[in-house]
Amino acid sequence: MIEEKVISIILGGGQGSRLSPLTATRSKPAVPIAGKYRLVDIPISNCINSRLRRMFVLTQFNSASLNKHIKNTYSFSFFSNAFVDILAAEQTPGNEGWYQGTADAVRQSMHHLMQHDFEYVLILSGDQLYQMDFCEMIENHIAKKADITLATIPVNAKDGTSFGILKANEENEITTFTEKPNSEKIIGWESEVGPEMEAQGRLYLASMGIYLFNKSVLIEMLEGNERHDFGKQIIPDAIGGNKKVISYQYEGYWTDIGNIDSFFEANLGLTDDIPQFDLFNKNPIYSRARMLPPSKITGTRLDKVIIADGCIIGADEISRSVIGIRTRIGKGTKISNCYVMGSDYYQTLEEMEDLNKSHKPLTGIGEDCVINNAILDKNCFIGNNVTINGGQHLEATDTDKYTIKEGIIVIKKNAVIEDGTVI
Ligand code: ADQ
Ligand code: ADP
Repeated sequence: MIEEKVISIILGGGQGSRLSPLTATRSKPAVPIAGKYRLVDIPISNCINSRLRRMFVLTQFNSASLNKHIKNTYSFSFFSNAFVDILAAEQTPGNEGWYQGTADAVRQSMHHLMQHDFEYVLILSGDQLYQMDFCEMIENHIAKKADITLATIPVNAKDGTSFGILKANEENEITTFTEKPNSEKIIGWESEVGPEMEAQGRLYLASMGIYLFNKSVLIEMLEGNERHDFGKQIIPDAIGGNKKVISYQYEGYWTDIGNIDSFFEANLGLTDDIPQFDLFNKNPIYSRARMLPPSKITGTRLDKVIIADGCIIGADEISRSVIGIRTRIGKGTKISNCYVMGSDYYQTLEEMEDLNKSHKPLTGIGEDCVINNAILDKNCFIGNNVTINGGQHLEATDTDKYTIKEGIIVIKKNAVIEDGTVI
């Protein structure tokens, strides 16, 4: 069975600066999404749903939350060879530094892979939202006798500047590739993408950063210590050299969620009538089973809201928002266009009484607040009568309690926002 011959590598992230401050105390794969999952659950679930059950997650720094999440979620049975192992950049006698790039991360991890039996390596990004059956891509790779397959997707010219853009012949063999061309350089890189994609102006074939390598080809391309990056070096060199590199075109929903803006939109997009990323289908997204109670809601007008388990909500109104696990929201509060990640723990009634007496905020969101266009990281303490109103009128800012990027206010993990604050 082909799935037995594949090992998957999930690139869990470099320094994660584009997603800061969400990555200030955790590695990127551990960033919570959709109210109850972590980023890393997406590629892992795609692998499991494609029957690929041996995975390494490469991350620049290891965090307690990532370890705990992986250990508590993906514990496979005695009788299977399945595993999800985290490999954090490590100092060894021959190597003193962090991963120099995506290919360097794989190079430094090869000695762990070599302890297993495999013929193909599937390399995935850790910060993309999509559901894809990798088996079809692997079958196509074998049928075409390819050395490397790139999953590709048609994009428009504006998006094209953020991706590797390529051209392929009638056999889908990639003939040329350019990494992140600017808006002038991209002209002339149009492909035949079919009438439906053409009608949407998606004329450019982009690399999705999803690569399938034959084992020996990967080892050869990683030889030496010069090529540190797949997009900048390995892929262009393989295409320019004597390797057969195939494009496997995908046309489902796929989005890169590498920065705060796209992360925010990807989360709020889940509240659409028919979301492009469909949580409600037969392929589950796996995550930690937390045994939380059902959410309790009193007197709240809800419109396009996703609410995770274990919440206690008394707000007036919540619209176009994702409310994460164990969130507490007080009476009279209005929330719109927000991703509230929730809490890691509940406070006891006694603790809440003590905080109330000393006029200190409780976990979650207090009474009579107005919150719009914001991300609230885990374990925030928002007092009463607080206004947090994000929007393009705000300049980029960074304080110890919040950051503003692209008009989105991100309240940092564990931040305490006192009663009456206006942001
Ligand atoms: P980018 O996503 O910009 O482009 P890159 O920054 O190399 O490329 O990141 C790829 C993935 O690897 C991301 O998930 C990232 O978090 C992770 N990563 C980055 N550095 C890492 C490191 N040192 N250790 C571990 N993980 C790391 C790439 C390709 C383009 C392609 C897009 C599609 O280069 O050609 O179009 O992906 O999104
Ligand atoms: P993150 O979600 O930001 O990655 P972690 O998963 O590292 O955070 O931490 C969450 C864990 O921390 C929870 O499982 C919870 O048990 C624990 N925790 C954190 N703060 C407290 C607290 N004040 N009281 C009890 N448990 C806490």
